[in-house]
Amino acid sequence: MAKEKRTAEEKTIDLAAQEMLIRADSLGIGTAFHRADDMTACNIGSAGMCCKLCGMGPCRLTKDGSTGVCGATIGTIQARNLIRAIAAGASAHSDHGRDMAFTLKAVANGEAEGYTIRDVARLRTVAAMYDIPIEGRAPEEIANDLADLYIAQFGQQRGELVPTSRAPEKRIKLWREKGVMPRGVDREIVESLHRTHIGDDQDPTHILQHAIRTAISDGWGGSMIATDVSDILFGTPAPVLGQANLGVLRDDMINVIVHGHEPTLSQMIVAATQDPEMIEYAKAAGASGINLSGICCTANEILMRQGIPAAGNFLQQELAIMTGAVEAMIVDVQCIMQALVALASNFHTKIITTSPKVRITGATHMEFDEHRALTIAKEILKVAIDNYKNRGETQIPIHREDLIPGFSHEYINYMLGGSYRASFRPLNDAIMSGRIRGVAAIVGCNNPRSQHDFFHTYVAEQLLKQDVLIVETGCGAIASAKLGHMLGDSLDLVGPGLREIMETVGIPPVLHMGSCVDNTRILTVLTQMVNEGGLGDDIDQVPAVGLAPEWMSEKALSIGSYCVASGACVIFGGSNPVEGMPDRVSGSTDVESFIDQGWEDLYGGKLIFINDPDEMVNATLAHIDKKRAALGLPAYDPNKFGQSGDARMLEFESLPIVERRAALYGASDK
Ligand code: NFS
Repeated sequence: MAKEKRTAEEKTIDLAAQEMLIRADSLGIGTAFHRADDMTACNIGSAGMCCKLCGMGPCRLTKDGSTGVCGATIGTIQARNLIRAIAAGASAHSDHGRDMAFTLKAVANGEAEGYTIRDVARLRTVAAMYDIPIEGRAPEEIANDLADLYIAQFGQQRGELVPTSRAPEKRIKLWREKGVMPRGVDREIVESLHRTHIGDDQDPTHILQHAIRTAISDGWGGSMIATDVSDILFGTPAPVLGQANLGVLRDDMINVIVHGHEPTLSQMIVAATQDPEMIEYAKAAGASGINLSGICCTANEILMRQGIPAAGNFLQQELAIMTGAVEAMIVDVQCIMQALVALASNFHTKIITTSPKVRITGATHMEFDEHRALTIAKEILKVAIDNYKNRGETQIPIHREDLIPGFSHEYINYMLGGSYRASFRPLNDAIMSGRIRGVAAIVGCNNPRSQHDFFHTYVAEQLLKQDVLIVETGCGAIASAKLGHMLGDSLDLVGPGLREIMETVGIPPVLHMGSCVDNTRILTVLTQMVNEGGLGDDIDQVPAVGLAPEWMSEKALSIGSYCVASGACVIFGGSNPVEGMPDRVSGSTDVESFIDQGWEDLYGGKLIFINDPDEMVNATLAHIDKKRAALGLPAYDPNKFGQSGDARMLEFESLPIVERRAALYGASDK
């Protein structure tokens, strides 16, 4: 039976994306949305019950009690598949962190063309956390020591991964006690592969214990290093005005899109686009200038630091090319679809790969090297500009939205307390009083098997109404940005208590905290909330939930698992890689219940998969309320707040003068 095809509206809620999907249909060009419709996902593989780890298989386990040729059970196979995915995700984040650390080393030694240490204060703060001497030393000397320390974390064989010292004290003790304190990033990832080779670790809970250790080495290791070094080299984000969606592309300019993850290249492309020589070159080609934008997490990196517009999130990479207006898409690593090259051949767009790790057959390769960064960035731009003359008919959607990104944990700290008393106290107080019910971090990918952007934005909107403070990263953040949820004037989305805070502090309903590796900023915020006092003495006591409603990448599984290891309840939408299949394997599998209840017993956090958006919201609120009750905080009451501060004043000022006097002095006092 032919599979049902979805309409453009069923595929995405984004109007720009809908327009491009209709264009794709009229041009007879397929996209990930079409391919998802054409290909049914394998239900055995998606439930993690297919083992292809040796040549005796693949073994597809299809009913209760079945085993692979070697005797491996469903639980063992699901655990092996899950840890391998977590290890792959951790490796992607961590290799990004490693490259950043090497770039820091090169900058410290004056060997990286075009880079400087932009945020010396952040460098000093990070170095001081590890007792690297800072007083009386040049930034380059400090950076050199920090780079050495960070590079060493990847190959460290014994002891404890150094950045884990930034976790709450109680959490560190728990990790030691449970035997999951990571030793070195590479060591944990390699051990994940070793343990899952045929004939090795065969106890699902033991395999998953190491999954936790591997994930910690990502969140409190590789990813944290990536965020720290990006901030040191390119500046710690602070609010800036940006725009998002395909409408940021320009008909009269050379459109260059950077897509991928590492900011080393994209930051240099930003610098090159501002070079007068390049602008002249673009004008000589007949364009009015160079218009740079981003896709995926690279978009987030340059959006939150320089306000460079985001053309879209993961599922818009093909749709951007479909406009016919993109001269070059410059890619580095991760989340880059192989389909781009074939798609681009229908237009004039050049796909330019730049990483020594990533080549795509048919793409132009111009390898990036930080030692000649600016020179290479200009060479790449010239290829884009030279391609302008080949542009054919274009169709650029009008849809784009303003946003204010850049809410690093440093900025949240500052904005809540001001320069002289920067502190998380006001946030903790607001949660303790019930003005803010709790915090939700909505992160992660798009997945063409669910309606693009719908889960992210629906869940966010429902939680905002319930006075839940929302922070976002990755493609989820771009989804909210495109709907205008990252602007101060969308306060009508928000419940009364949270609205008071937003009006007083001057923040948008949804706070954009950066790219996916920057989920470490969320770990830092949670730790600071714990250290501030009043919300327990460890992350598992904070009324907070993490959500990845449209996940698809292995990195998302690593993020989810390191958040669990840190004590958070994490809810994923979409497919469940460890599910039971009602028609084949009854109820939850052992692994599914272990990463839920078992992990909660061990670490206070749990990973659950929920497919219905309303159930996701309800589970989030239930968890937040459970944590509030455990802390002895008042139960959330939506009627308690919303009548003070500016909101009260506005309401008061709108009253006729007689009623105002009556409200102030009583009805009899005319
Ligand atoms: Ni995260 Fe960024 Fe997007 Fe998902 Fe891919 S871009 S690292 S993995 S798809 S959020």
